[in-house]
Formats: sequence, C-alpha cells, structure tokens
Amino acid sequence: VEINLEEQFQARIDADVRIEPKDWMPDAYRKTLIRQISQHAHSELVGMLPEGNWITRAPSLKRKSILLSKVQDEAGHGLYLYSAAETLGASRDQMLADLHSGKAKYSSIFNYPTLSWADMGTVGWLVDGAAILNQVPLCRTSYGPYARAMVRVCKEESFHQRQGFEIMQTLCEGAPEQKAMAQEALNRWWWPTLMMFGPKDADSPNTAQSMNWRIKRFTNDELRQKFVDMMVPQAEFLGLTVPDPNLKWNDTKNGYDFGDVDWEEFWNVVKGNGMCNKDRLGARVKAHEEGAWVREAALAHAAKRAQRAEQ
Ligand code: FAQ
Repeated sequence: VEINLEEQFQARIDADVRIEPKDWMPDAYRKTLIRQISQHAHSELVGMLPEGNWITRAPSLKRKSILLSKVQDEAGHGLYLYSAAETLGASRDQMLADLHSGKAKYSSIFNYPTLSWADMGTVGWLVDGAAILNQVPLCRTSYGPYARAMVRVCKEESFHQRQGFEIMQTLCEGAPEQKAMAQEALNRWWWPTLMMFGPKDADSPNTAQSMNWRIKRFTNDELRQKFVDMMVPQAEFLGLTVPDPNLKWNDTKNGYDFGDVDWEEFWNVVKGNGMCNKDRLGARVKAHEEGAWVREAALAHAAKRAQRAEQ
C-alpha cells in the first residue's frame, strides 16, 4: 500500500498538482519541507538584526522610517513561514527552541557585520536580490502553503531590493567619499552573497531529491549563475567594480564566468564560527527571554476572555 501511495504522490508532483496539508506525503518530504521552511523563517528573524543595527543611525527621518518598515516586513515573513511549517505538524515552540540551541540553521549571510550606512544599500540590493531570485521559483514549489506564503513575501522583497538599489544610486551619485563607501560595502558583501545559494550542486546533498519533489525548481549553481548575470550590469550602471578578477563575459554560454567561492569560509560560517554567529544567536535568545512576559500576558488575557464568554 505504501509503495502505491508513494507512486501516486510522485505522479501528482509530476503533474504539478499542489500538495496540501491533509494530503498523504512521504515522511522524508515532510521532513525536508519542515527543515527548509523553518530555516527560511529563522533567516527572516535573524535577518532583522544586521539592519536593525542601523535604525537609530539612519541618515534622515525618511531613511529611518523606510528601514523600520523593511525590518518589520521581515518579522512578518518569519511569521508566515512559521505558520506554513506548522501546517506540516511542526510546533513553533520546538522550531524556536532549535534555533536558540544552535541546532537549526539560518542563512550564513546574516553572520556578517553591517559596518557602514552603505551596507544598508548593499544588503537591500544584493541580499534581497539573491533572496528574490531564490524565492520567485518557490512561489511554484510543490507544497501549497509554502508556495502561497512566497507570493506576498516576494512582492515585499522586490520593494526591499529597489530601496537598497536606490540607496546605492544615491551614494554613487554623491561625493567621492560616498561612492567609496558604496564600493567598500560591495567588496565585503559580494562573496558572502554568492554563498547564500548554498554549496555547489556536486556538494549539495539535498538538491537532487528536492528537485525531484519540485520543492526546488532550480539548483544552487543555476541560481548563483542567474544572480551574477543579473547583478554585474547593475554594478556597471552604478559605476562600481565587482570584486572578482576572474569575472568575464562568456559568449558561448551567454553568461558570466566567475571565480570560485571560498567554500571553507562558507562551511565555517554555517558551523557557527562566522564573525557574528554568537552575537546574532545571543540577541535572538535575549529577545525571546525578554518577551516572555508578553506571551504570558497574552495567554492570561485570552483565558480571561474565554472565561467571560462562558459566563
Ligand atoms: N546558510 O543540500 P543543500 C532572507 C545548508 S533570504 C546556511 O544545498 P538545500 C530574506 C543547508 O541547509 C535567506 N546554511 O540544502 C532577507 C543544508 O544543511 P541541512 C533565507 C546553508 O536546503 C533578506 C546544507 O547546507 N532564504 O532571509 C546555506 O537543498 C534581507 C547543504 O545544502 C531561504 O532560506 C546558507 N547560505 O538548499 C531577510 C530560502 N546554504 O539543512 C532579511 C529557502 C545551504 O541539511 C534581510 N531555502 N545551507 O542541515 C532554500 O532555497 C534552500 O534551503 C537553500 C539550500 C538553497 C538555502
């Protein structure tokens, strides 16, 4: 019976029929989705920290309110994603406990520091740019609740990317010192952004199965290539130099050739030894602990209302 169910399941996937929470699914499909969606949710929460660092130091009231809204959007994305993972039977408390204990992963990119205002431009332009490239195909991922959550997330991410590019454009059209700040930020963020797409296909244990289940629609290397091809002309438009001496247009493949990512650095960050891993996790744990009274108050309030409704 199990084999039959599994065959029927794969046939639905192959026919591009969405899988919904109450449908039968293989355990491994459920586990992979819980892993990916919860890591994605954790990334959104931890992703608030590098930009949160600049809210009090934004150069104008307008920039401050835009940044504040962007960071709030990221909290919202985290919440939709936790809800999507809950439809698979994962508990939110458990997912958060796994984040706080260091058991669960989140994107390597958020373990790098934001040192100047130009980093807010670069994070929006490059990091949100990478996030969109990865997430637009996820609007067609095989699991319904994840795919639907991605539609709104992608709309908001596009706006985030435009605001990042606009910060870069303002800096690049400004004083020489401002342009130098933009270039310096690009130099630090370029390679870590390429790492966001994950290990090379040959070293990616999850890609083949996830492509087969249509959870992933493109491989890590395919998306990394698309990203480079999209970003190089934008950097040229800004008058900035991509910090890769091996970057070269390749007519035959109709895309850029580019240098090799430092995979040792990538795995080091993923294992928890990046520049900010301890800070980021520490800040999340502290926020969770300091928010305990809010959760208790909300529960007490709900209990009181339920009691009143009974009377
Ligand atoms: N960092 O076999 P694969 C955002 C892990 S955007 C850390 O290739 P998979 C928006 C991977 O989990 C960022 N770990 O894995 C924002 C696996 O370990 P595991 C979040 C990484 O799943 C913007 C192992 O390496 N976006 O937050 C990374 O098939 C600005 C082997 O890798 C998403 O999460 C990494 N970069 O492919 C917010 C998108 N890469 O789990 C604020 C959804 C790989 O077996 C400001 N996720 N690993 O222990 C995905 O598309 C996929 O999960 C990949 C990885 C592509 C990330």
